[in-house]
Amino acid sequence: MRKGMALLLTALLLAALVVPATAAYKDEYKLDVVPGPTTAWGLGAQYFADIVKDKTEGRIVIKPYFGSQLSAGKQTSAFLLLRNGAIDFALQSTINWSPQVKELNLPALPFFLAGSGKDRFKAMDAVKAGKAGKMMIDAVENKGVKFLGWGENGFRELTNSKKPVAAPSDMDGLKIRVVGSPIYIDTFKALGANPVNMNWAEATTAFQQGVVDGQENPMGILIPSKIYDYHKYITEWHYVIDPLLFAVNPDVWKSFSPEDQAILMECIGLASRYQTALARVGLDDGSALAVLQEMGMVPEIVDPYKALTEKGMEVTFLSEEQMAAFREKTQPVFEKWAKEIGEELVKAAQEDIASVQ
Ligand code: X2X
Repeated sequence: MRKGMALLLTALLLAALVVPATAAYKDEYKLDVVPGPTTAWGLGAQYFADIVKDKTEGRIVIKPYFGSQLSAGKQTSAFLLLRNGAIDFALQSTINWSPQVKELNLPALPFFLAGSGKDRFKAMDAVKAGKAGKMMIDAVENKGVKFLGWGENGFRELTNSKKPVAAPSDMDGLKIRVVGSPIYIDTFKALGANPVNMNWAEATTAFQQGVVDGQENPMGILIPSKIYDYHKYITEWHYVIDPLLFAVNPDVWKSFSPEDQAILMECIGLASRYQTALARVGLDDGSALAVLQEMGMVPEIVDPYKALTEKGMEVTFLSEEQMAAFREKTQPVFEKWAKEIGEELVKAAQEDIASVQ
């Protein structure tokens, strides 16, 4: 009997030694990023990782994996890997998650969020902070991923190697690389182009080899990717925007102490501000540059169009009438996808935008 008690006590003591009171943290948390480390997106991810390590005094070490390494190049499969825990954190795009979360197609509705002139960023901010943003966040969380904060890839501009594009007819037959997301295929078909699905991981080689004639991406991606080496023409049409989402696997999130969760949220606030400013610098009313100056983190290039022109690109800026021609051509896509996304969400976004115009 005594011997039994002693054995039991020893067993209990041993158990107490090997099972700590709180779950142990991982040595490294994997953060999924689609493009390379020098893009606005990549720099934002690295900054987040750096400040988390610093502010948690090394308790939480996040490592960004660039170039969709964590999903073997398949950027539209990454949401499922984050949900099931193969990926811990992500700074990811609404486009890449839209196959799983249909509400995230909202910013891809053609010519929806781009108002005129420089106010288009206000429209985006209003949606992020407003009812529509909340509905998108809820949709992500209902699908099993914890949202932490917004970032931004940016308004997506069209580049190609063939000719200046100023009217839908200029796009006739142009082979355009797009992400594997159905709304993009619909939009480019409606414009008379020939869209081709391709992961970003393979895109540069395709530009180099002339497998496609063009593509669409924001400045924060285009300049670091040296798009000017492959494409001579760029059209500033702001036809869609791509907000980014900082997110985490819910079980990983729960494993952190409340103190560390608070530090992580503080870091998200800083990283979101920095990353969004990097994506917008030189494209907005000057607010982005002011943020970067205040943070002491001004990048080398603060005037993207000047930089592209210096590299030999020819920029086509569209007038209101020219924009209207593109808008008209894509109206059926807007109507089809508004139903798909949910009329209620589209209406909420319209109200959010109206509140700042
Ligand atoms: O693939 C793209 O075009 C990119 C890098 O912008 C996204 O991941 C949405």
